[in-house]
Amino acid sequence: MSNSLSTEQIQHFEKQGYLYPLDALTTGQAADCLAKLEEMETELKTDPQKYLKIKAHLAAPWIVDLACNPAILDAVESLIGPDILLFGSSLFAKREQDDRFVSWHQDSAYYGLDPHQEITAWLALTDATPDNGCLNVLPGSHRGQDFDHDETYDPKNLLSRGQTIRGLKEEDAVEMALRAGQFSLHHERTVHGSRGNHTDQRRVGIAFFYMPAHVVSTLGRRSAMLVRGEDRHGHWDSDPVPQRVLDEQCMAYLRQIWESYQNPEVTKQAAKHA
Ligand SMILES: O=C(O)CCC(=O)C(=O)O
Repeated sequence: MSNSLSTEQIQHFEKQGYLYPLDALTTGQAADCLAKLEEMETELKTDPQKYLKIKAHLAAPWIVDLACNPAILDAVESLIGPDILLFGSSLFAKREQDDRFVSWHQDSAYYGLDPHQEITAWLALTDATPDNGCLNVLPGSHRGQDFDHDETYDPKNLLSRGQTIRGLKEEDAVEMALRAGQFSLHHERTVHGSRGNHTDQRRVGIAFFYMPAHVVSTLGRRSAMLVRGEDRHGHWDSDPVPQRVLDEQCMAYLRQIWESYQNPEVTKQAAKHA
C-alpha cells in the first residue's frame, strides 16, 4: 500500500468532493511535457484538443507515464484502494485569450460507471489560475443530486456536447489554482467547470480518470488500463498500449471510442443506469 494523503486530506475529499493543490512534477518536467504536446500539435497540424479526448493516453507513451506518475497514484490509492484502473484521460487546452470554457457538469452523468467511485486527477502542464480559466468545483455537490444536463453543443464549450447544468449557486464555487506540475482531485459526481482564458499564456491540463477495479461499466463491455495493483474482477478489457507517439493502431482505437462517446444514444443509456 502506498497512501500519501493524510487523514485530514481524505476527510476533506470525502466531505467536499475535491482536493488541491498536490505535487506531481517539477515545473521543468511540466514544461518538458508541454513541449512534447506542442510537437504532437505540429505533427497533427491541428488543435490536439480535438483528438486527445476520453483516452488521450493512447496517443503517446509519455502520457501513459504521466497517468502512472507515483505521486498521483499514491494520492488516488489513498482514496480508492490499491487496484486502480485508468478509465480514460482528456486534454483540456485553452489558447491565449481564448473564450472557450467548460460548462458546469457532473462526469457521472456520462461515464456509465457503477458504483460512482471514479476520481479525476487534473494535472496542470502550465500554471492554472482564475484569470486563465482554472478548474472550478462546487464543494459537497458529489453528495447531492444527479443533475439534468442540457446539451447545448455550443462551439465555445470544450465539452463534446456542451452538457450544462443550469441554475447553480456559482458564488459557492472554489477556484482550484495550480502551478505547472501540480494536480487536483475531484469525484465524478462533483459539479465542475471552468471559464475562458483572459491572459496571454496558454492554460493546459490533462485530466486522468481513475476507478477501483471492482467498478463495472453500465454501457456494455469497454476497456481500461491497469495502472496499479491487480484486476481480480475482469470487468474491463485492456486498453492497447502506445508504442510510439501517435501510434497508428492506438489512434484508430481512440477515434472509434471518441465517436461512440459523442453519440447522444450513449448518454441516454448512461443516464438510465445512473
Ligand atoms: O480543464 C477544464 O477546464 C475542465 C476539466 C474537466 O471538466 C474535467 O477534468 O473533468
